[in-house]
Amino acid sequence: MTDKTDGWDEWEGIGVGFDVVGRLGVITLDRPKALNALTLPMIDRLRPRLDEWAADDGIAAVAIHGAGERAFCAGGDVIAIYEDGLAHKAGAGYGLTHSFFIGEYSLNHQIHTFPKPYVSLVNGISMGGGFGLSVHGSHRVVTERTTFAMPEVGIGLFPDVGGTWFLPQCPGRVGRFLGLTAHRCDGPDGMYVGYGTHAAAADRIGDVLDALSTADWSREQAYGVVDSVLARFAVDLGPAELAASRPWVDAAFGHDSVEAILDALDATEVEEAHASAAAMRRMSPTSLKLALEALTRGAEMAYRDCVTMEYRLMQTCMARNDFFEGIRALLIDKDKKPRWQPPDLPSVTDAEISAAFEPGDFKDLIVN
Ligand code: QUE
Repeated sequence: MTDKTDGWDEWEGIGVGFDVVGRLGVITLDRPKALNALTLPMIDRLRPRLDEWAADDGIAAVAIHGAGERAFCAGGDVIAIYEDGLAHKAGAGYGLTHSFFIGEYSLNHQIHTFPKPYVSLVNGISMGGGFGLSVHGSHRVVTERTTFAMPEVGIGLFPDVGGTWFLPQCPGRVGRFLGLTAHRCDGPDGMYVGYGTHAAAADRIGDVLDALSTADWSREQAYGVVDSVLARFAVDLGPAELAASRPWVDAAFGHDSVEAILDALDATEVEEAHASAAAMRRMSPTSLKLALEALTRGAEMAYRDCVTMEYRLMQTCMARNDFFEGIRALLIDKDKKPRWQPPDLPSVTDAEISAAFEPGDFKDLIVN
């Protein structure tokens, strides 16, 4: 599978490779030094290729995996968006704060509606944009090396790429917990919350890809073929720690304000609950309130309406300061001390939060 054949020259510098092996279309996210973080050039190559593969009867299924040992995909290329946004405020830039998210959410939607099996081999880090590239497909294979998280509230954003649609479907109040604390799930947790659909051993992932690429697609429906192949590699990753946390997670995150959730976490005797409260207190206060409202609304909404909601919220985030401050503090200066504006929860008004859900001074993103 790692053959550097014709396609290889084309991949270099672009960050994504495409191969057809048997009747399997293989996507390789290939920026290992940047943990395969998703750039707009990668998105712009993925979208036409998925359209082509959807229409091509020679392609039975698609598999996507990450190059390198560490990551499936660490998220969107937020540093590029940050740099372009700063340039834009100075009168230059390419408008990445709009175009990146239009491209990314449209790609997520293409995967959501993809008419064939789409198999993500999530052997390593999958956060934010990596979740968006995988969760919308039919099959997500996790391993003992999987780390899955929705950490956006830590950089002045909110759980997007379909997070407002997916997280409310997690057991109990676990989705709110994941979105508001950026809790890192391991493989068993990933299976428990419904992110993973299948489990395999990390050192068999290459064999899974080989088995898919040599599968006999003629005998039954492609979805059944993929199910049978993945069943051959199935392992029990063990119990999910999150399952044991349900009592305090459900009790605290059942409250309908960020302040009430924090009070409930503080009031428990559970050490992990206190750690979660401490984590939330490091997040952008505006992001926490936007995220809770978005997850509450998203629970009642169709997927395509969640996309429009997320795009509106993201444009609000791009117009505010917390995203730029979060990237500066976590990924540029690495002082890990973001100065959020406003700095505390009481200063974030309900009016500001409601306004972020309304149409803005930009074209809505509508997907079908
Ligand atoms: C929250 C995020 C992201 C993050 C950190 C957060 C994110 C993302 C990256 C990231 C990591 C490594 C890279 C890179 C980006 O970090 O989305 O380019 O090399 O992509 O707290 O949402």
